[in-house]
Amino acid sequence: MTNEKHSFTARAHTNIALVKYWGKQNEDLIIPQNDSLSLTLDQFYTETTVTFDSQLSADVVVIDDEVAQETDYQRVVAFLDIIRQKTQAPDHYFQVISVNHVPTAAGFASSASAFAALAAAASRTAGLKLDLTELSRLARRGSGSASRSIFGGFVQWHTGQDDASSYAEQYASADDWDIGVIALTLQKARKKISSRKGMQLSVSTSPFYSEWVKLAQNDIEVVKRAIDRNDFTTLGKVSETNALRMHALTLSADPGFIYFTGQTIEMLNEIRQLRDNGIECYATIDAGPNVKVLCQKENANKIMSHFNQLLGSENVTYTTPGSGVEYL
Ligand code: 2P0
Repeated sequence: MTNEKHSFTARAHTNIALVKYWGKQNEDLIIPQNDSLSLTLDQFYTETTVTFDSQLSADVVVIDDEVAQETDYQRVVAFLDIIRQKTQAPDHYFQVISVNHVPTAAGFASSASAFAALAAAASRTAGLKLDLTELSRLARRGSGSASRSIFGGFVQWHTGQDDASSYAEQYASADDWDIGVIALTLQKARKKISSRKGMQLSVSTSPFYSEWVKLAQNDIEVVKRAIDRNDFTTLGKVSETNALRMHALTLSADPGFIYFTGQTIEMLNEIRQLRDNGIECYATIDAGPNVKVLCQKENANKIMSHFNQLLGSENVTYTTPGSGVEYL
């Protein structure tokens, strides 16, 4: 038997949701409860090489130079199983080598860039020729937010009602925007309650959940009009409100849980103080304690030096809008 071996490498960037995804209507297919809208980020990305090797008898997964264990390994294998189903090649195994260029200190989730890069590299290696919509649907099966990392700029993930209709697409390029995101690292440890568990608990027990879905759907429309008008103020205000409402779902769950630390609240107050002093900036916070500051480039240096003094420059990271997935 001849040894067959070939590979593809893809790069995908992380994204930050301005209108958040926080809950699924279908856990298996990862169909969300509401549309979400994000900005893809340039400085943080994942590069993944997937090799098909006919001599392999199991998948091999290496993440950041370490062989993946248990949960991480199972999650990648489950994703490769979806591809094996599509290609009807159940005995094809792959080597996955993934490198995150997401400074752990920045506190950005890497599952979005990780599954977007994996979807792109693995599908090509397996011989699937997917368009960007199909790639977004595939990435979604790995991690919901990964569906958005297929595209650059401002990206909307459409809820849909089944596998075919739940995908992301670019809403607008961010080329005309002088927008940036400053990541404030307050804590580096992995969170105790994963996004996946936190969402489930919020959907099933928060009495405010149905209201959230309605409000988030409305936020989508308001943010899209703000993008159309290049209106940073509306974009920032709605993003901050949306993030706080998402966290209200954790506080109101049963049992309630909190991703914030005391320092998270302090940073929210700092951002309000900066605004009161005429330096426009807004907060958004994902499923963890770390705060991201939305700002315009003209104010970025002032805001950075303010937080450098409070947190140390090693805990303050700046990024600009990024592009969609690409093959290297
Ligand atoms: C988002 N987050 O829209 C929201 C805001 C965190 C807070 O998407 O279960 O890792 O793999 O679909 O995508 C993080 O959740 O969850 C997330 P799964 P994912 O960015």
